[in-house]
Amino acid sequence: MPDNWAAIAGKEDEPEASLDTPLMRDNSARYVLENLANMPIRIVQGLNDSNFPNQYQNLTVMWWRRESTTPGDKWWLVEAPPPYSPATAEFANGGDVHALLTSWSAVGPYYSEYNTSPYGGHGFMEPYGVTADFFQAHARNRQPDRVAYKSYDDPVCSSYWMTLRRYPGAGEEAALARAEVDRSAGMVGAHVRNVEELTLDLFWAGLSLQPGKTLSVRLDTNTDPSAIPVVDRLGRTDLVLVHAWASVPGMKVRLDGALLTPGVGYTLEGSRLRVPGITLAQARTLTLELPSQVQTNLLTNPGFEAVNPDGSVPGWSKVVLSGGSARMEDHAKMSHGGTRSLRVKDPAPAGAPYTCSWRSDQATGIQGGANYALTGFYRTRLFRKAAVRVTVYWYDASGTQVGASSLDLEAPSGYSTHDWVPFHLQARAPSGAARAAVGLETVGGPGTAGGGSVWFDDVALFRLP
Ligand SMILES: [Ca+2]
Repeated sequence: MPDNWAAIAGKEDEPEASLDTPLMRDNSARYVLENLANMPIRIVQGLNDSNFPNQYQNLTVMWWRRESTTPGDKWWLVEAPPPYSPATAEFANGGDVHALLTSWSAVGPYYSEYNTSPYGGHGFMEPYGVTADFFQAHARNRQPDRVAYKSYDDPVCSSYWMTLRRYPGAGEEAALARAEVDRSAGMVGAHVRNVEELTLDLFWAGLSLQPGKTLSVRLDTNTDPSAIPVVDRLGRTDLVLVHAWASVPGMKVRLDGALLTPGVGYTLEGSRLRVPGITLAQARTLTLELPSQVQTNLLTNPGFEAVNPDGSVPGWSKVVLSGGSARMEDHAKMSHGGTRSLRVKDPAPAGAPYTCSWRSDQATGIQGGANYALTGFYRTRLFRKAAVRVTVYWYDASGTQVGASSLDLEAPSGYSTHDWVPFHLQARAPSGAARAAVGLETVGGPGTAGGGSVWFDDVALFRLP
């Protein structure tokens, strides 16, 4: 503890603290300022604050001390002895954080404001309305152009459309990744150090699969700027790209111009295209040449961006089977693409196994015996005691159901909370099928009320060649 406190207070790391260093760094703003990308920061500082002095004034370091007394031991919070106290906060104070973020704003999505008061002490010093106005003016953009994330010990972490898996052999070095998208050029630049696997959700990043276009990802190890230098101990990464790849059959994948063989140079797992072991001694470029024809999405309003004046969603309706209820809404505060998604909240039974769902209108032109793919994205928050499922319902020309194909995305669990992940269901239409509808569903057992929320977005149903 003394070693860690000394480090947090601004001293050099002690060798004895090495085992705890990654954890301490992961929890200290001093080391992970990169993670404030796309996060507006407002720093207010009373200059008369003796608890947390500004800038380079001395601070008093306190720690717990055990004293034997009769009849038992007692712990007291006391001032630490020299050299731990007094100490000087040399880095993670408001003025320096602001200066660093401001210097990064030229090359990254960083923004902060720094306000001091010569009269304020250890307490909030400005009218709440001023703070509210600041955040009102910086509403979150759910599809940012540039993302960044750094971690010293989380195995997997993510920022918006980028997910990184940290290289365990990095030891005390951080995993750091940055990415930026140029939508008009169809290009992502990605920069990694100590990242074993980098996943980019290209759909979420705003890149669409347009016929005849080329998408590209440029990879290198230039992760600047950094609060603390990061040494790359890996020299390579696995790249995973997320999109509705099944809708672009015949796509050509090249690495630095060399054509990659499907199943060898890269693999397709549903909505995930994986290129393993890309060495990064120099910059690499992966290109995806899309075919001149892409498979048509058979669903209307598949991103749920259109809403009727009465609040209903064109092309979609609320369906509750076998009793039960749920709060189902189109949701303007959450989205994978665009600004809206569909949500199922707190599904509850009425005695029998139940399904609370959004159901698409019946798409026509389905051919029995042909193969189809259903793709899309879902996220959860504190979702529990019900399953998440997607289903394609098959109908004949008269509208009679002739089959159903389901994929369970999640079994009922304690609490499920995660950001957008893709789903991919492949199914053969039964003979006689002429229409199909898609169900975005929560499924619960008898007498068991579910809780929490599931959101769905960017759903596509298309025929496979
Ligand atoms: Ca949407």
